[in-house]
Amino acid sequence: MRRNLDDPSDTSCAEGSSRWPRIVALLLTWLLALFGAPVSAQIDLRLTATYTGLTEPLYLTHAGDGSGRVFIVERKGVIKIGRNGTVLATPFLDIRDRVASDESEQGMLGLAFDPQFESNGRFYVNYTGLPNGDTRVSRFQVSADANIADAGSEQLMQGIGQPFPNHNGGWMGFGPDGFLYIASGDGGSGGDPNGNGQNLNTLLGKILRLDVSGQSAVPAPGNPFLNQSNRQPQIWAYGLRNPWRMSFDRQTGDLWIADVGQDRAEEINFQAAGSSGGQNYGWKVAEGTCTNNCTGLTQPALSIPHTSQPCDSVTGGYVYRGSAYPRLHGLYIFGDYCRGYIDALSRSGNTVTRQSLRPNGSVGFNASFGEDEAGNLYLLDVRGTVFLISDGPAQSLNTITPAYTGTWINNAEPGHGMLIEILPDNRILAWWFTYQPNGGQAWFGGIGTYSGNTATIEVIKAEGGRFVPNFDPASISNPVLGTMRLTFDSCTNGRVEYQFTQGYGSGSWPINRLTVAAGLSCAD
Ligand SMILES: [Ca+2]
Repeated sequence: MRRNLDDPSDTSCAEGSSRWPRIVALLLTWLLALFGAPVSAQIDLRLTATYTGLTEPLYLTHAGDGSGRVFIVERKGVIKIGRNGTVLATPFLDIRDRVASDESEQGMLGLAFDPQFESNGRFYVNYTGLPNGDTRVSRFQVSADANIADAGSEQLMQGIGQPFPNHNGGWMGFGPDGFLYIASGDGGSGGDPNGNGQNLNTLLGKILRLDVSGQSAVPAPGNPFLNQSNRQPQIWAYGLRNPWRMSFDRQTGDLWIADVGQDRAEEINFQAAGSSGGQNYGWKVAEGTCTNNCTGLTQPALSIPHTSQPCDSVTGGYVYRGSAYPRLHGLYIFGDYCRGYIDALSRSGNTVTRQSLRPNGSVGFNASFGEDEAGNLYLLDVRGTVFLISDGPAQSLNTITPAYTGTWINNAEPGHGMLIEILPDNRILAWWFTYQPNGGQAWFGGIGTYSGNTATIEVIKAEGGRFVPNFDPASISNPVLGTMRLTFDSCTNGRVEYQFTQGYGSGSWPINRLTVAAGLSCAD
């Protein structure tokens, strides 16, 4: 899933071979955030790994049946059930035998449970199908076992031909009106070569709205282009490039539409509840805020201009309507797959205000957000983890002891971490291993002291060392780079805060336990 930065049509993101520059870019992002961000009423989300060991999780939703289950979509064609922090061993559905997933944007992309699921057992899946990658919106039926669906019950409700393997959209959800809304991409390649976004005679680059209450799907009553020649009756809205996640605000019924951009801007679009449809969201007449020949276009609520590195790929989220975290209530929480941020929009009239919800570190690979029946929100990291999103109030910190000795990494950015050795005499040694902008390794380390719940370390950056036979002790210098502060809120989670000179700036990042030193045990 490596992005070619020279190809603006490719919005997939870097992984693997380009991790090093990515990490450095994230570090720089933190530094910029530090100097540029306001600090008032700052929310710093807490992410708790809740479901792990998944294979490319792309979506999470619930069945609306009071069961407390979440359903996690894996890209290659599997739906797994999560409950109380455990992923059930037997998948709910496995249709890998019919899902095209060779290309990174292909796969099982969407899932929606029928509003009457409890009584009719129906749910809907959106996937790119074998052999040619065309989109299939299919109905399935649960089996006599509520935790297993009948893979043989598939009924195709709506097909969409796909000229290219990318930009398949895929989100689906039922609106407050009971109709099924489907996000459809422009068909792919780059620059919408067939002009699908503005072509009302194709289902590509659209939001579709279907009535699936009967045996087969029909265009929903009230759709804006019903009974018009050369216009497809399933269309609800148009002018979209690759709507990667939409959602209805469960309280207001407003529809939020995130649209991945090409080379100019990412978009968050807003459609008020009660809309009669027919909006033209612009692509490819405009990308981001339209500034010229804009008649008839609906402007995005937020346009996020692209920056140069590493790439941009917006991931739409949800308006938080859960009860557990009052500060998040009413915020539209979204992110970016490439940049790893989690931000929020608050809306007042036609004005939205953006704020960072993750000022102390990015997450990375934010493939999707999900919402459970109680209104809890989740972040899906495509590398295999579903995180519960919670407001991060001030945490109580643990008293530091030698038991915190070990290897610590940032789970979200495993390319760098910290070796920590804590001695019984209130001394601490720590080495932070990371990368330089040119990809070379960098080690920052030092010795310090700890007292109570805080360790403070004077950090040096060793320079001039060489392997024998060229080793020369006189060439080694250890300039002081600044200070680093370590705290731990559990035996497995901590935080690094640093203030460096020499252009390295200041920042903060979470650390997660990788190893425990032999003979030591830590208890919260
Ligand atoms: Ca647009």
